[in-house]
Amino acid sequence: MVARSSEVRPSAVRHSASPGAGGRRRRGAGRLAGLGLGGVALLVLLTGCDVGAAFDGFGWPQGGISAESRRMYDLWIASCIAALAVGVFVWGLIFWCVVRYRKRGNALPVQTRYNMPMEFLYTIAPILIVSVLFYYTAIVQTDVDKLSKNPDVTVEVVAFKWNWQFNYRDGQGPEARTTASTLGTSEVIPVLVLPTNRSIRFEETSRDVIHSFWVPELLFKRDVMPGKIRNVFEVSSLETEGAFVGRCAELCGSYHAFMNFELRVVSPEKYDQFLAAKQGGKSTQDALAAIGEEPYAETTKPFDTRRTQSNFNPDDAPAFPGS
Ligand SMILES: [Cu+2]
Repeated sequence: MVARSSEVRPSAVRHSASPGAGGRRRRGAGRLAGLGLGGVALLVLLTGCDVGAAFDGFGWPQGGISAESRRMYDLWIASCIAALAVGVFVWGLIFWCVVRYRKRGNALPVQTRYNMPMEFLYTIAPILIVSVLFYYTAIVQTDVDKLSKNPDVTVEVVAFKWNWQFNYRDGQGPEARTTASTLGTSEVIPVLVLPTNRSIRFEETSRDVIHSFWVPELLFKRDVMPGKIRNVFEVSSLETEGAFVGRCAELCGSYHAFMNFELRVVSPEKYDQFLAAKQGGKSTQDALAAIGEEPYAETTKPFDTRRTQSNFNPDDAPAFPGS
């Protein structure tokens, strides 16, 4: 479609007068098609290998250990590839236009204002792209937030300034009973022992202020609220055994940064033995040793808060002169 005649005429005249204009236009279109094909080929090549690993996860943490973390990671990688594809296409168009329509004289190039198909395309295309991204984001988010009726394991996460307590429960909700418990202290990092291949529900509550339960390898964190609120989430399965550091991700006071714990993922058999040992009266450290696990946290250690050293008014402060 062509714009107003007064704007179009000079270039139209120039093009029609030039014997090579049609050929140049065809070559330009050919280059554009080549660029598009090259982009598609590059994408196919990239998706053939582990794109996330090749590009360091496009900034997203790698090494997720739950089924949910893999889905979130895949969504991020697919979104980055889509954004890059759009970016490469737009950058290509910009460079092509810069070269193809560089100034060669005083004649105006072809004016494309009021080109309805073009305007329709660049209105509809972004809406389509955002809709597709929204669709997949909603699917993954719903999946990650999904709660099952009867999870295999329920653990109550109790946060307080500045440590954690983990209660193994015999059911869901505040009415369920605690069958075993692990309490963190200033000297011992609390170790939360959980099994692979079982669905796990985390029920969070705080005794004082807002904290946030965060294990980086779950690629997930959720605020721990005080009062009657129980923040609940689930992982359908943990897929990797090992020790993973956990942190508080909500600024909760002076020693917030010291509020670490450890998630220890073991086989279901070892988990059952651990729980039986705890219910038999063993300490968390003894129960861990009984199943052949390192009794103390391996990924973090208790911090020296230097609480008295940094106190401006220590008990043994010298008296004011003359007092
Ligand atoms: Cu905290």
